[in-house]
Amino acid sequence: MSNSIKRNISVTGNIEFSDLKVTEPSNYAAGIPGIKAALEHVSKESGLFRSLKTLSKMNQKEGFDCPGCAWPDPDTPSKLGEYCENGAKAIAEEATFERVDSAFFKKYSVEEISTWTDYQIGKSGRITEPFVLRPDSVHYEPITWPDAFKMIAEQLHALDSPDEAIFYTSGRSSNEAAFLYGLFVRAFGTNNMPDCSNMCHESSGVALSETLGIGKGSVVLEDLHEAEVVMVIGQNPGTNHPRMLTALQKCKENGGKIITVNPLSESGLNRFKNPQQLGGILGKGTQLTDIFLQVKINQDVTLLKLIMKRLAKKEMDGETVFDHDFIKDKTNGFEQLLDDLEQYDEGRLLELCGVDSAQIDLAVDLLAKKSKIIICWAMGLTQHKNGVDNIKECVNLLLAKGSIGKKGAGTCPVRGHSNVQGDRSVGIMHHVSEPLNKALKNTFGFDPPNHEGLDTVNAIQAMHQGKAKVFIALGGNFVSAASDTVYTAEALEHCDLTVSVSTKLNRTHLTVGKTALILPTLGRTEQDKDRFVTVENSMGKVHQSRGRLKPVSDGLKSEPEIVAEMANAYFGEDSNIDWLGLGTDYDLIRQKISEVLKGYEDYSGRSKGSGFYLPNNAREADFTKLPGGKAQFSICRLPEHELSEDEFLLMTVRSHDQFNTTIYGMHDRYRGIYGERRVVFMNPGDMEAKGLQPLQIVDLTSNYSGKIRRAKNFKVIPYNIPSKNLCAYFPETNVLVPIDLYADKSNTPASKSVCVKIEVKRGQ
Ligand SMILES: Nc1nc2c(c(=O)[nH]1)N[C@H]1C(S)=C(S)[C@@H](COP(=O)(O)OP(=O)(O)OC[C@H]3O[C@@H](n4cnc5c(=O)[nH]c(N)nc54)[C@H](O)[C@@H]3O)O[C@H]1N2
Ligand SMILES: Nc1nc2c(c(=O)[nH]1)N[C@H]1C(S)=C(S)[C@@H](COP(=O)(O)OP(=O)(O)OC[C@H]3O[C@@H](n4cnc5c(=O)[nH]c(N)nc54)[C@H](O)[C@@H]3O)O[C@H]1N2
Ligand SMILES: [Mo]
Repeated sequence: MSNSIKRNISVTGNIEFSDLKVTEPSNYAAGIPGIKAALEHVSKESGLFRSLKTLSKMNQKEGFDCPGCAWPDPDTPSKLGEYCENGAKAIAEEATFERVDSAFFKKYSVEEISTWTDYQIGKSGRITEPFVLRPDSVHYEPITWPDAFKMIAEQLHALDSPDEAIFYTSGRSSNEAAFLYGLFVRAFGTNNMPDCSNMCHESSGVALSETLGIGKGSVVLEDLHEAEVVMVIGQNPGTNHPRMLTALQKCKENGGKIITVNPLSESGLNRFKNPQQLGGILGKGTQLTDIFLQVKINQDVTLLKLIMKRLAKKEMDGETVFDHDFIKDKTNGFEQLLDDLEQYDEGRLLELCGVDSAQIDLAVDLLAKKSKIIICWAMGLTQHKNGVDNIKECVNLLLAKGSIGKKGAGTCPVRGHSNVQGDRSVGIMHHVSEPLNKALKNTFGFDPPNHEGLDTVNAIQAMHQGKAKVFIALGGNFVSAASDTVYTAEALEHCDLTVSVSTKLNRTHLTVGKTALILPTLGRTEQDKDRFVTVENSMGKVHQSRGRLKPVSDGLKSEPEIVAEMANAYFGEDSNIDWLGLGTDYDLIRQKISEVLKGYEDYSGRSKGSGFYLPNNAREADFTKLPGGKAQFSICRLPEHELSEDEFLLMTVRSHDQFNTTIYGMHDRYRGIYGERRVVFMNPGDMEAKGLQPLQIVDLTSNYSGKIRRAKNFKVIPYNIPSKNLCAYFPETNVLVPIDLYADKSNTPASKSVCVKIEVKRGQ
């Protein structure tokens, strides 16, 4: 084997500033600027005609599922097309004309590419054939598919234990690819299956399983239309789930009210000009939020306790606000919750959460009278040290109101990646599931491993310590998505082999093991012979997705094919599973899924049309599997943040022009930021106290266990954000999040509450 060299890789890329323009934040979402931005992206990247043709097939019954977010499609999709501005950008990004081919890698070394920004790396284009980076080289070179699979098989065979390999999954993979991958990994002998969910809704899964007996939400799309009150907490749907605004609009039309809880007044939740209605495009649009509770970062539990205390006070005063029949028949622990609430001083809670008392009263008066209540949430609740408790406190409020398991009411964790929920449902997880293991044994005749695997944080630590040596990723951009970028890059660089199954180039292809492989795959929009795949949306509905565009290259394989060939190369003749057969005929995979998992009967048939719902006990208010057969109230503690005078709490969020680590563009239109991502939003009073001027250049530093981490070069933007709170974009700020700062129980990196200081650059 050739000697291994130390490559000189930058983990942050270029941090120079580009051209920043700042305006007032927008006071509405979508409308004409949304349509304009969508068309600009698609025509620039992939040609207007090709893209419009693609868009018209998106989220239609015979079309493909949007590769963006997991928001569900209505049963009767709009004839105008069921997509949004950011879905259009997702398509443009995948259907781009640019190519990463052998000429590209001959020209650019990994060292050089690593100095580019994430935006530039992503814009290099689609990967056209398999590539290998050999231990003595800084240039990727082509490799044949059979040689690539042989290399993987040899490295896996060379390990002392299957637990020395890590198999990551991002949430774009289809149910078919994910099931096959989970099958291979378990047959190989490990549960080391970290996935993007570990960084995303894991806190929701843990909290909901413990309280309601299912790690998913309980509502369907129509419930949102019928709800009397929708609370949107820690979520920015205008940017990240734009089609949710249509559902909120319907809710308003039916007389519903919306309460928004957020440190920022996000324009998507203010006024919505629906781009699929003429009145929406030209008129003044719909006011969405009725009551805005501007909470300080990570003080949601505090605010919810205050709300419940004031509701309890109304009960004491003789008003009936809680659903006593539901509480008695269906729940455990309500008395303890009330007792616990008593110990908190109202004034203290009010001070901590920072919300205007009169606004809270408006919310309390509304909640007191209504019972069809839905709570929607996303990363603003999950990515904190107490992420699990944040969600349990939401469940407390819903249970007290009897707002679970009835129409127009329930839990709505709004999922991220378009199939992240489906991947979990078909077996991507690091925990042991005994029923799944038993069913796999019955169907496939092997004993799946029955010890816990590693999640994202633990996998990074294992690689860093040399305990894991092979890293395989089915999609995603591990190094940029995970916390502690420098540490995570080192972890990957300690590996013998890193493998990425990818559509586009990203930083994880640069911070690699001694040897690295890139295996290029078909995107969601592309024809996969005459086959279709299936996905599950945020509300537990499974349906098919069929790509329509000609693949960008003949050198691509589908994800199920890649997994099947990897498994076949590893097991050779030694397997009684027909890997290649499964990788060729997805109906066979679906048959196996329906043998192994409940709820997937007649899978291929039922996934056609608008699809089918998976069983959901919370939706039926059936809690028989929980202790005492009841849903559980929880006692949650207040979060603790002792900030010194010069410390701030930073939340790391998405701009309007990105999909996680994929940077579509340099603007954040709704927040009034154009042409630059290295910005930090700050309270004007805090700026004054620190003597900071608008656009002044600063570094952000964090100090955990004595280790100083630094994110260089940010321009300060005065913004309507609570005092002592800051906001900046990820992945640029992931260098600040220490690997061991994560949520209790779910291990989700606490990237929405990072304690940081601001350092003024010398000479400024
Ligand atoms: N276009 C686009 N769509 C996407 C994505 C994308 O990057 N781009 N990503 C997808 C994925 S994987 C996911 S998980 C989702 C993410 O969807 P979101 O969770 O909406 O994404 P974030 O930008 O992280 O926004 C978090 C929101 O929570 C607020 N927030 C932060 N901290 C707190 C807090 O302590 N309390 C409260 N109440 N609010 C807080 C922020 O101000 C912000 O409005 O979107 C999915 N859809
Ligand atoms: N600081 C901070 N960090 C965060 C977050 C945050 O809010 N703040 N959010 C977290 C969340 S919610 C998530 S979900 C993670 C996201 O973590 P990941 O899912 O790992 O990251 P993505 O950026 O979505 O992955 C993008 C890459 O996926 C590949 N890709 C795209 N489409 C396909 C496909 O169809 N098949 C295959 N095989 N590959 C494809 C492309 O190569 C692209 O470069 O990041 C997390 N990290
Ligand atoms: Mo996510």
